[in-house]
Amino acid sequence: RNGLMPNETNAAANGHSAEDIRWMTEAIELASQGRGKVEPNPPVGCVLVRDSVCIGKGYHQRFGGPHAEVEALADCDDATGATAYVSLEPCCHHGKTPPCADALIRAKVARVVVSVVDPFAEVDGGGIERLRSAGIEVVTGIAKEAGEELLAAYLKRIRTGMPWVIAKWAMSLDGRIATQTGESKWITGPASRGAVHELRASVDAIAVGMGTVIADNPLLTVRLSELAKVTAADKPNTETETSPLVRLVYSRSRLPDLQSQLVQTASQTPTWLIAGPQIANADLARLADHDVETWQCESADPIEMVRQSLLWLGSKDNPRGLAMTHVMVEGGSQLLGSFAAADQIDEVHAFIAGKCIGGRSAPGPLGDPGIKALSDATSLRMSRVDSFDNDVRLIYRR
Ligand code: AOF
Ligand code: ZN
Repeated sequence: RNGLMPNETNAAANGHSAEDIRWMTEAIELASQGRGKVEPNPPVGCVLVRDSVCIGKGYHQRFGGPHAEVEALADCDDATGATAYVSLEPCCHHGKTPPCADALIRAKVARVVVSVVDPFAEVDGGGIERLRSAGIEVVTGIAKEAGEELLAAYLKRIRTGMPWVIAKWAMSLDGRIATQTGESKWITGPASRGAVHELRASVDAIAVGMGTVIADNPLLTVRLSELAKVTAADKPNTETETSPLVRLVYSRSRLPDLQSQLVQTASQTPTWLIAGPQIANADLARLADHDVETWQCESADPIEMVRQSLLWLGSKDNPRGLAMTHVMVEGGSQLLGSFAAADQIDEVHAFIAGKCIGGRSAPGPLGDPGIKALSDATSLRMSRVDSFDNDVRLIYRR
């Protein structure tokens, strides 16, 4: 495995001191330990420093728990005169916990260094303002690129109301997801499929279209036997009590068979149907009797269905009662194509196998009409490259 690609932070060029960048980088690394446990809250880290020595550190560990600043202050005896490095602007609102800006003021820190300003309406610069009016020096934008990278999903949800969308596909070396006869099992090897289960364990929901339900009769769960194929160090933390993975089925006309694996296991694993407007209420009721949650979209337009369903998933109005932060689209090409056409693919995990398939009618990953001019192509940035036996996985992000 090759690990992360280096992310350039042109720190010195911005006039930021190397020391500020170093401590902020540590705060961001701490923050990342909360990933997968704090959502829909942002992962945040805090490091307290005096005379170039770390005197306390902490991070937001779980949804509803203390914020990073409070954890860091609890980790140190006396923060008087210290600099607090916080990866996100300290809050100034009374949420599940009291405002962190007040806690920092009470602790008499002299300086607060922030990476990303919090766009959350109840904060949105207010935390910085409160610190400044208490006479504390505040610097923002330190290691901003790395800070925003970690907060990308949170930032998207706060700004648009929609969860971050990861599109996952497996394809041949020549870019086909199936042969011309539709055969697709299996293009990539078992180690790659283990990595997919690892990814499933880290998102709120996985989405498939009806074509895939009919063709594959998939179960779409996280299977520990598959996870075991992933090296121990890369395993997600499955010990914390995060919400269970939700399976989403997008359906414009055809419905899943009551005997399908998805419907048969809906009482154990949450299964939600995103239905088009033409589907009859009686059919939805029949699925609801089998514990499938159903939500009907007012529009039959695939792009509108993507947008409206994402707004619903990203709100508290969904059956979980908690906004979703990460949704993974697993296929097929028609659903992936609709997400691409709606410009709602934020991250791609492309698994590529050492096989060539060929054939003009063998499909690629995106089944939308596509673009005509290259200048209209969505550009994503390379984030990571891994290899799994004879396959590679490319991760590109918006
Ligand atoms: C901070 N430090 O570590 C985090 C912050 O529901 P609550 O009370 O947990 O508040 C959630 C909001 O608080 C969230 O939307 C974001 O604005 C902020 N998160 N703020 O000062 C932290 N996690
Ligand atoms: Zn806070």
